[in-house]
Amino acid sequence: MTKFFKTLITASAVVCLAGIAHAADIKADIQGMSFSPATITVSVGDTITFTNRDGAPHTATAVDGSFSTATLRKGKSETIAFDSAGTFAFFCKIHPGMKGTIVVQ
Ligand SMILES: [Cu+2]
Repeated sequence: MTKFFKTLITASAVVCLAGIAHAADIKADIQGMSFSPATITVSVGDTITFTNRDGAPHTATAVDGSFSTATLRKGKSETIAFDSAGTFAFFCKIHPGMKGTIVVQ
């Protein structure tokens, strides 16, 4: 193994330990007048990209107001970042019967 690759691997490990390289983007669909999946578990620093697959417009909005997508029309997406741990109930502002839960670990 060359010194260059050893240095590269060491640098990557340091970045991983610092948690910088671990942020994931989780895909969530809004389809059939419901969130899929309805319960989404992520890690602190991850993002969730909500995509509306329905003809009806939807939002993904925290009950506590801590986040919300814009009104998403069919085929539109929005990405939300989760920077603090907790359990967040969310719903669609247009169809309040549509509910979900995001668990940030
Ligand atoms: Cu809706």
